[in-house]
Amino acid sequence: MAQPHTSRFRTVGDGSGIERSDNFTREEVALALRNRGMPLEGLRYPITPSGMHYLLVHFDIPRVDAAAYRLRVGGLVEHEISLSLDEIKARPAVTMPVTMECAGNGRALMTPRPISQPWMGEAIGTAEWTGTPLAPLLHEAGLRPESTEIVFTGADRGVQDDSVHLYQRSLTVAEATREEVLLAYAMNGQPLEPQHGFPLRLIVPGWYGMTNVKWLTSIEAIDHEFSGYQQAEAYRYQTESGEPGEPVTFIQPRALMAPPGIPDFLTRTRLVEAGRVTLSGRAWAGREQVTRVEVSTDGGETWSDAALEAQVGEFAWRGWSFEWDAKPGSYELSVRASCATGASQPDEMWNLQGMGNNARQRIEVVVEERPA
Ligand SMILES: Nc1nc2c(c(=O)[nH]1)N[C@H]1C(S)=C(S)[C@@H](COP(=O)(O)O)O[C@H]1N2
Ligand SMILES: [Mo]
Repeated sequence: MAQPHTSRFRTVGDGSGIERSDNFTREEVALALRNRGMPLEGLRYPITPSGMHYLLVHFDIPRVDAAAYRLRVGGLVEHEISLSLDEIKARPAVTMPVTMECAGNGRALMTPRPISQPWMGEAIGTAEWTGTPLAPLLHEAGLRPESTEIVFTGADRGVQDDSVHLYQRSLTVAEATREEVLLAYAMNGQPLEPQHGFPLRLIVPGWYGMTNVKWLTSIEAIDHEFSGYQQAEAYRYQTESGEPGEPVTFIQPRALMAPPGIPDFLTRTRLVEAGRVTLSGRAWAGREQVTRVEVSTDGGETWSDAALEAQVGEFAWRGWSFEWDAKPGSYELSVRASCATGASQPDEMWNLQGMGNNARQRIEVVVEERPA
């Protein structure tokens, strides 16, 4: 008879009965195959290589013909504007590192788990975006005094909760005309890849990912609260289905650690050699500055301050590091960030769609003496 499998790690699918406590649905797995996360070792790079940046596409990736492409600026404006891609690229250009995070990051770790793209914390990345500032274009179009919001429309269409719609989001005029808001056509010095919004996307630094409308085709000034699905139904902080909830807006503070040592293939538990170990990662807080990062090596019982590097940009993450004297044993490492407003990261949190979930990261580590 086969001996029970023993391991220094928690086991999964070892022949004694596959552990199925999470019961991910086929639909969640299919979404996860389309939408990648940033492998957390990507935290080692100040600017995320494009192929490692997370990706979230609600519907299909539209194929847009660059030669025929026009961006329309209309609605409550004095003069409608229509621009080709070359005309947009001929306008003043800005390049800016921006940390982008999906509002649903971490939702798959919650109990109960909202059924959607099953992020566990890796819906993050920092790219250098190149584009032209939006505000001067809106001023050229001449916003009429009654305009209160700007609606951004993507070329992608689909169905969510039985609502058939183009992907659309709005911003107030005050938010849309902030100087850091860009119409971006390049990511890390290259034209946008199809999945990241080719040929043009909106970049709104500090806001959660859904704000950064990809495959942008139209910008429209309106005089009322925009009620499109992705604004009024999705991206709300709700605890009960049906309640309107508060809109999801800015990125909340979060720190992540690049997992130390080496991973177990299946469980991703880390194997670390005893001795001095430098733990490191990055932390961000949307529009706010991260002022403190703390590390715990005992499952959140006690916390110590990490050393902070400079921010990569005004709207980009900063590196942190912590020297750990690792002794043999099993550990749960954790890290948390706080920002200038005093906001920090909770141990656990829950809301209906798993929005803005910045519960602290936990990493299982086994420390062993270096083999003789
Ligand atoms: N047109 C359009 N824009 C979109 C989306 C989309 O599905 N369609 N997804 C949004 C969401 S939810 C996120 S988190 C970011 C992801 O951007 P990325 O895939 O370039 O990382 O794009 C946003 N912009
Ligand atoms: Mo997202």
